[in-house]
Amino acid sequence: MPTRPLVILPDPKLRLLSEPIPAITDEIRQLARDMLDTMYDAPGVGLAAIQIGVPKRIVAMDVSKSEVERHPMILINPEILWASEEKRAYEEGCLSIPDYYEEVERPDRVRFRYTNLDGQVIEQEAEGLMATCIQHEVDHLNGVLFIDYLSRLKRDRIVAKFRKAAKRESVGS
Ligand code: K1U
Ligand code: ZN
Repeated sequence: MPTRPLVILPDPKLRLLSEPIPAITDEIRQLARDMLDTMYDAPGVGLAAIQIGVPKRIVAMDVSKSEVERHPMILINPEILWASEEKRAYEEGCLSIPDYYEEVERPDRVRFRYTNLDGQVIEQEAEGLMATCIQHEVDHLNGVLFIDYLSRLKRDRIVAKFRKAAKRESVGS
């Protein structure tokens, strides 16, 4: 089970714009496997490649929340095609900002397109947690974090807290 280390706030990699994937190679298939293993191990319901330091437009997702019946998805070059006017607030977390959760309001339903590992282009509609998760993950591909939707005060506080923790860790090691 090859897991990879997570990139944690305030690492500047999290602000990179990830590059489209032009072809599904063995390297991409291995990356997808490592992303799923890392996501399940964390545990999380989603993971963008940049969260393990790879600036490519690929996302792992499983919103089934069941360890018995897993529904792993790999989304290559995902795009949001449409978002509903109706919004929904969901308490979001982020594997790159451990142990911090805040409510974020986003469109309740989205239509999105992606390529799967077999090279098929899929269009799908999502609502609820899946809609929230796909928006959170596409944001990661564009260097956007869920804390960007919070007040400047809350965002600055959480960034400062993680900056301090990173400094302590670099001094301690
Ligand atoms: O991209 C990430 O950082 C993963 C993140 C995705 C996400 C969670 C909640 C709302 C939107 C997007 C997570 O998976 S955080 C962990 C989490 O939510 C969770 C962990 C275990 C079981 C169920 C949920
Ligand atoms: Zn995240």
